[in-house]
Amino acid sequence: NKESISSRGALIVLEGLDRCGKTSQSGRLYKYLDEQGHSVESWRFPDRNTGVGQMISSYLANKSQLDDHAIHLLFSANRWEKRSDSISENMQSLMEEKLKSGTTLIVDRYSYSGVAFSSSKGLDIEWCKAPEIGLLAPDLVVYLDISPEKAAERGGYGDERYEQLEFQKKVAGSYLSLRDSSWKVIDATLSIEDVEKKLREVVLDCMMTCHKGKPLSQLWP
Ligand code: 2DT
Repeated sequence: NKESISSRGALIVLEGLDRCGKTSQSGRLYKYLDEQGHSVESWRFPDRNTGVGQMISSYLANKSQLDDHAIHLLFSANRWEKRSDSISENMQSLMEEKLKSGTTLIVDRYSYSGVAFSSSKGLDIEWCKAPEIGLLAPDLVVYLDISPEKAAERGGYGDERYEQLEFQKKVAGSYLSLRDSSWKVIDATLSIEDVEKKLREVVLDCMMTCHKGKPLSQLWP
């Protein structure tokens, strides 16, 4: 019918500290929506597959050093290169085109990670936000809430830069200052199944709103 032709997908972003369960919850949510017959894709930032993404990956693995401002801009560029591109031949693979063609995107980390992590190093928060202006604004940001101490108890911090308790504490504080009324906060210390259930509820609700015609908007609202 007409409505389903014109309806768009939702841009859903999951944020939270390392070890909060973002990646496994994205996977579960993707599987659920896919099985329900929705057109859905699972994305993540940084996207390490692009040229810019490889520079980021090498930085995170401590294989290269970069000025804090420079790496911040690379993370942002990595989002810009996936936003939309009217001259690219594969424009169908980019964010705006996907959403407009009805695909819902579940995105593991986005601009909020960018601002939270860089401002935790002491960079000015407004400076950090500036390069994100004009990127697509998520329809929903879900913050999986866990204290840095609890997250650390889960163990399994890897060897990458930032995966240290003291730094994660700063990041938690930065996230707190970014939260606004459009964020849904889910207690990430609940069981995997309970988090999953709450996540499904807020996501299905958001998808319905987008389906009914909520326009796409841009950062920062
Ligand atoms: P993963 O472990 O989720 O791959 O993240 N980061 C991420 C930033 O500093 N800025 C950003 O814009 C993004 C998206 C968070 C790798 C690390 O990169 C950090 C953790």
